[in-house]
Amino acid sequence: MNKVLERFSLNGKRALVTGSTQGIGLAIAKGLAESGASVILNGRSAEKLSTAIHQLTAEGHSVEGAAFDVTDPTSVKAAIASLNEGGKPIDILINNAGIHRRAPLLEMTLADWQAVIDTNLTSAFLVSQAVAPGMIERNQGKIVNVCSLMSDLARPTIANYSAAKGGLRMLTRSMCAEWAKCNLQINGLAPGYIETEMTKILVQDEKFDSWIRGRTPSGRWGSVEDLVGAAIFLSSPAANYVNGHLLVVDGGLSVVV
Ligand code: GCO
Repeated sequence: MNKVLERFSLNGKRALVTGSTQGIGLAIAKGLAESGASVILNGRSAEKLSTAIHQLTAEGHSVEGAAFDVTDPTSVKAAIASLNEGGKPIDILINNAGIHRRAPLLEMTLADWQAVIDTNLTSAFLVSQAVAPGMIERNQGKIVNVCSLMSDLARPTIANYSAAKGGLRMLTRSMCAEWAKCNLQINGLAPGYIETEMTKILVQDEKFDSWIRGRTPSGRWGSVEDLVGAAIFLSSPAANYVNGHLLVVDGGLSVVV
């Protein structure tokens, strides 16, 4: 393999992608598989997981599934222990699981606040805390936390989401502070406005759609495909000296007024 390709090769690595039965998570999982990784998909729905596994397997990739709830400490510990005991240690962890529960702050229920914090932030703490010991023991590992444009910017009705993604940015830096010395590289990937199930309601809102297209220098919504290269880079040897970084993939939205 030539030197350039080697830098971005994930051959011989095993990657766990949380929340990867659809959308950004599935696209990243597919990209990591195309770069040579064995991929473990995750989701709570066994049916969606099975469909996603069949899709990637049909494309010739090494894929399996781990159905566990990333917000449940017992479920997370059991799932990661089972992978380790099964001789399937995780080399690359993509903390992607995320939900949205939009509401004005004054109307936001505690349940909607807690669900978003649990899924979008606490899950990364739980899964990383379960996976990191093995990486530390092997003195190598990659963790990519899927943050967001909203790790730094806010807009009305998404306080829970922005708080979680802002926290995830600082959790990324904290992981770097504690684990970089063990040759773990922990970085954030920050999507901008990407067309997914989660943003469908915004894409279909003519006013919002037009605002995004005007507000984004690239003049368009992102696609899940736009995120794959950045995820591969952060998961690869090419990023062995990148740590605690937040790689923004937003078409330029966050740097212009
Ligand atoms: C919203 C959007 C954003 C995007 C994304 C941007 O309601 O403003 O859903 O939260 O999903 O997170 O990075």
